[in-house]
Amino acid sequence: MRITIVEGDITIQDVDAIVNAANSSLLGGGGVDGAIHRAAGEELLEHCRELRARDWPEGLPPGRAASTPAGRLPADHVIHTVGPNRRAGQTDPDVLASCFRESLAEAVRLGVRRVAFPAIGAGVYGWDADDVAAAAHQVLTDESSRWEPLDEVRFVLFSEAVAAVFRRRML
Ligand code: AR6
Repeated sequence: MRITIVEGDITIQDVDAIVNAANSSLLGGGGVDGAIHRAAGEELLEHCRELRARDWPEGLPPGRAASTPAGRLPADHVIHTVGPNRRAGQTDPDVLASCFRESLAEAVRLGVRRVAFPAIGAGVYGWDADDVAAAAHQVLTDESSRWEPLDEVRFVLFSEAVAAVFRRRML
C-alpha cells in the first residue's frame, strides 16, 4: 500500500472512494463537505438522506464512518466521517484517529483499491494539521496489516502548507 500526498481538490481525484469530513447530520455543510456535495449533485444528498434514515436516525457520531454512492463525482463512493469538533470541546485525538480507522475499514469493506482523504478536522473543527496527520499516520502504521487490500491511500490537502505538514509526518 502506497501513501501519497498531493495539494489539490479532493472532488476531482481519480480514486475509487473519497472521504468526506462531514457533520453528524450527514446532510452537507461548508468546507470540503460543501465542495463534495456541490460537485456530486443532488443525488449525493438523496443517498445521505437514505443512509441517515436507515442507519443513523440520530446522526453519525464523531469517530464513525459510513458510505454512499458518489453521485456525479469521478469516485464511486463517498465515505462520510465526522471529526471531533475541537472548538466545541471535543479534544480527544483518539476520536480523530477513529475517523481514519473507520474510514479505512469501510474502504476495505467496499473492496476499493484507492481512497483519498482530506485533512479531517483541520478546518471548521479547529484541529492543527499536524495533529490530524499524526492521527492518520498512527492508524496507518499501527494497523498496517489491515490496510493491505488497499493499493493507495492519498491525502489531498487544500494548501501547500498543510501538504508539507503531512509530508513531514508520513514520508
Ligand atoms: N479538497 C480538499 N480539501 C479541502 C477542500 C477540497 N475541495 N475544501 C476544504 N478543504 P473542513 P472539518 C480542506 O472545515 O474541520 C463542514 O461544514 C480545508 O482547508 O472542511 O472536519 C462540515 O459539514 C481543511 O484543511 O472540515 C462540518 O460541519 C480540511 O479540508 C465541519 O465543516 C477540513 O476542513 C467539519 O469540519
